[in-house]
Amino acid sequence: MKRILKGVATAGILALALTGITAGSSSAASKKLIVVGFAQTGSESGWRAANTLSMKAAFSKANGFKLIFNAADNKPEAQIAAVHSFINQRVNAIVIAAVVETGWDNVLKEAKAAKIPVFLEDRTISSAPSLYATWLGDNFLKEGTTAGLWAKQMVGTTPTNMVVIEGTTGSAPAIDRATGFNAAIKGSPIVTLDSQTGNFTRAGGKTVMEGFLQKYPKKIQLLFAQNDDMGLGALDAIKAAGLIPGKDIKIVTIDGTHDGLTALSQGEFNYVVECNPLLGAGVASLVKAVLAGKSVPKANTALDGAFDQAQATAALPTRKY
Ligand code: GZL
Repeated sequence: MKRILKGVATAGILALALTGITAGSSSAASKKLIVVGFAQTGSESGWRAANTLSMKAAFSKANGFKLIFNAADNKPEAQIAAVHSFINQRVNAIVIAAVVETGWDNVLKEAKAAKIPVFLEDRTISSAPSLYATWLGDNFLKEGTTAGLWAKQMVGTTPTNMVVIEGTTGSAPAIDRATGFNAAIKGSPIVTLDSQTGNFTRAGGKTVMEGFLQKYPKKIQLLFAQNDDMGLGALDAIKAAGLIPGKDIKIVTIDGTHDGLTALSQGEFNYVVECNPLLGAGVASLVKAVLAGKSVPKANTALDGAFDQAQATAALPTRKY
């Protein structure tokens, strides 16, 4: 996490507190639509699908917006090209869910020169905060810490070999979740045998886990997958190797998607840390506030929980994503 987080607010509270112009306010319909360019990472995971749905629902015509949506297939250069295009189209505001932290300075300076405010949703970037209006997302460092603390207490004093399937290399969640997790397990008998990126996808998780199982036969007792989807992909590899996930290999993941909580409820995962993707309403309120000349916190954090098996089973019937 590249900046000190100020103001802890859920997206919901933010949507109500910031502007008083709630999504769907009647005056919005009679006003000129706010044209917003949204540069999404791609469609790599169940979390991302829920985030995209949330953003499209919030940036609707009924809420006073015209949304120009671009999904960059997790290609940083394609995402930057999309932002250039939004600037050329002279949109009123730009929202970015950045694939990776770096490489943003030039295009953000171009947006600033064009007087188009930029809003970060989901992932943070390493550019100076003066180059964007605000960020709304989840605390990845805390998610990693929560997962690591669970792993540390779970192993107790038992020497444990762990493998890690990382998210997209250079992305804020991959960097910060690893930092939080590794700090939390310090002093524990957990040994990290290997750590590789699965790019936040199920296919990536399966391929990486297959490699780990070949390289470390019968030596792996714990898997930390930095999102549910890579953990779900790893399940296929673990079962194909004749092992029982959740028993032979304990699994901790991050996101809290429906499929992740289902695997936890069925005992195939052992612990899941939540990362709330329903950020659309909060981001839409921030856009309206800034365009209305109001000041907003530079960082706005969604609150996340964590689940054991019983909590997952209880949460599933009413889960929104
Ligand atoms: C986290 C988000 C990550 C999720 C993945 O906020 O950026 O990207 O953990 C998603 O599932 O692909």
